Amino acid sequence: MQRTFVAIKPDAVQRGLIGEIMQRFEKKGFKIIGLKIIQLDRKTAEKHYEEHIGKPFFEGLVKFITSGPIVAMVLEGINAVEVVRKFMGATNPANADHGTIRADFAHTMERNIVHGSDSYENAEREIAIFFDEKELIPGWTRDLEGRFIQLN
Ligand code: IDP
Ligand code: MG
Repeated sequence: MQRTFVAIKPDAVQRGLIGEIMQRFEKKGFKIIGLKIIQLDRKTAEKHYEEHIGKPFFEGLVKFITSGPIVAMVLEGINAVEVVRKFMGATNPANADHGTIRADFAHTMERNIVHGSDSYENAEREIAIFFDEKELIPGWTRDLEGRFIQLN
């Protein structure tokens, strides 16, 4: 079992897509083990996106991600980091696979609906930015796992 950090970005919140996006993750079988709605300040946004500091799109990215509320989530599942990334689709929605969240709801890189950690290390780093460990409920089970998946 692995956990990853997902954020529903301000564009999706503005467009009323919170429920639809959360439902997709739920239906895929992920467990939501942490959840909050939050508006980022600049400092937190810079920390979250620190790997992109200095890139040409960085200022626009920070302005956008701080522009309104986001929904921050920790999802738990088998191989969650990789599966969530595939499920979201490519960074540029124009190249995202059919049926992915970004392909279905976006067409530009600057407004691509959703964030998901790109590695186990970044998932842990990002979770720590947004959540105290005591705010998380790890390890609860969903019926589909208990019945159909052999857990080690
Ligand atoms: P990711 O969100 O798929 O992990 P990253 O490369 O980590 O993609 O970039 C973070 C976010 O910054 C992207 O989701 C996208 O919104 C934005 N971004 C990345 N590259 C560009 C670019 O070349 N132009 C404009 N925005 C970009
Ligand atoms: Mg990234």
